[in-house]
Amino acid sequence: MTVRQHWLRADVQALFDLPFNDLMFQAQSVHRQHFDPNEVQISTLLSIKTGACPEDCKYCPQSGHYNTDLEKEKLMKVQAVIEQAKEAKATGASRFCMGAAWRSPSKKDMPMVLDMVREVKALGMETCMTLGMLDGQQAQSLADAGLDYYNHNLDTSPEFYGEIITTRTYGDRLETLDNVRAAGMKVCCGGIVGMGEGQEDRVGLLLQLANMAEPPESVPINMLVKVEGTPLDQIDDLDPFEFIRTIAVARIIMPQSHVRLSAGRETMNEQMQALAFMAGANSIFYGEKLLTTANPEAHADRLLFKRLGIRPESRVCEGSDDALADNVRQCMRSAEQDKFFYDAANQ
Ligand code: SAM
Ligand code: DTB
Ligand code: SF4
Repeated sequence: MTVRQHWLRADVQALFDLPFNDLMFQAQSVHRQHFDPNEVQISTLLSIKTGACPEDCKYCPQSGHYNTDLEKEKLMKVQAVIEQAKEAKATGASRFCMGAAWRSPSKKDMPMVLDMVREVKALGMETCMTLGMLDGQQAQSLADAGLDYYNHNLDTSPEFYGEIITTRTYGDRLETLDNVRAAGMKVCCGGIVGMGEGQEDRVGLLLQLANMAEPPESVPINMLVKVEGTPLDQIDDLDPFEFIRTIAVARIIMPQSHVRLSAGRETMNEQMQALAFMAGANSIFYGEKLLTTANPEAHADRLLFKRLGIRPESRVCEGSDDALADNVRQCMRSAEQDKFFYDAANQ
């Protein structure tokens, strides 16, 4: 068994301080030790309940505290969610992520949410949800329904956190993450950059993630999407190279995690996205919409993949013997997925 490194602030800061090319070389070298450098995992997002959230996250268009011109929507019907999942699968996504603008799921909503997990899973897709805070029981019921991943972000460093959210604490977030782990689900946890934080806060966020007892399997690095009406609407842009550095450092200190080039791709050109992949990002959200804001057109992503020689990552193909039959089927499915990507890109 390999002993995992406990990262010190000074070591992580030293990575940020490297000349850009040295950092990129190190990140790409680490990436190649653990992943196929030409594969990227693709997930599609759906907002299953939109807006009117009681939390005050300053970046979020869905917070009820700000006036953002957003169409609010109640919890979607299970059947409507399944239709969207089928479409996502047909266009080549291997994971379906469902997000709700809640502080935490209510007792009344849980049965519907559990049905969504079971039905999306039955389509042969990986499932992910982000529903806010979970207690131990809620986490266990989601895990029992077959939820593969739970997304709950730390968002930023413990020091900067209070500038962004006042209605729940950093400790609350860590508690939810513990509940998700204890229930046996995979953890998707990352943050947002470009919120006016300092580099020390980006270091602080990555330190928190990398030094978890088990680092998250999936680490979304979101570039703030500035939405009119939110308090961060007018914040200065982050230097694009600092964003790439953040991805590269995440890759180096969490070598086994998928690092997701998450929100913000809509305003990035193709060269910037290619740099992010070179820095070790190996996961994206795919499809025209994130939760409420725009994402690049699916067709544009397929063309980008083709031009860069990137393939969508297949679902887990290895595994224990008793899962083998299932896994063979998954691999076949992903060959179809590959074909779809390349045929569509040629049109
Ligand atoms: N309400 C749940 C929660 O906060 O846990 C789930 C949905 S919430 C929208 C999921 C994540 O999206 C947030 O934690 C945040 O990191 C990210 N996010 C929200 N608005 C964003 C924005 N404008 N730009 C970038 N990321 C954003
Ligand atoms: C994550 O880290 N980013 C996604 C997902 N997890 C749920 C959400 C991004 C949301 C961007 C703003 C919006 O579309 O509402
Ligand atoms: Fe609500 Fe989540 Fe948005 Fe915060 S990030 S306001 S909890 S939807």
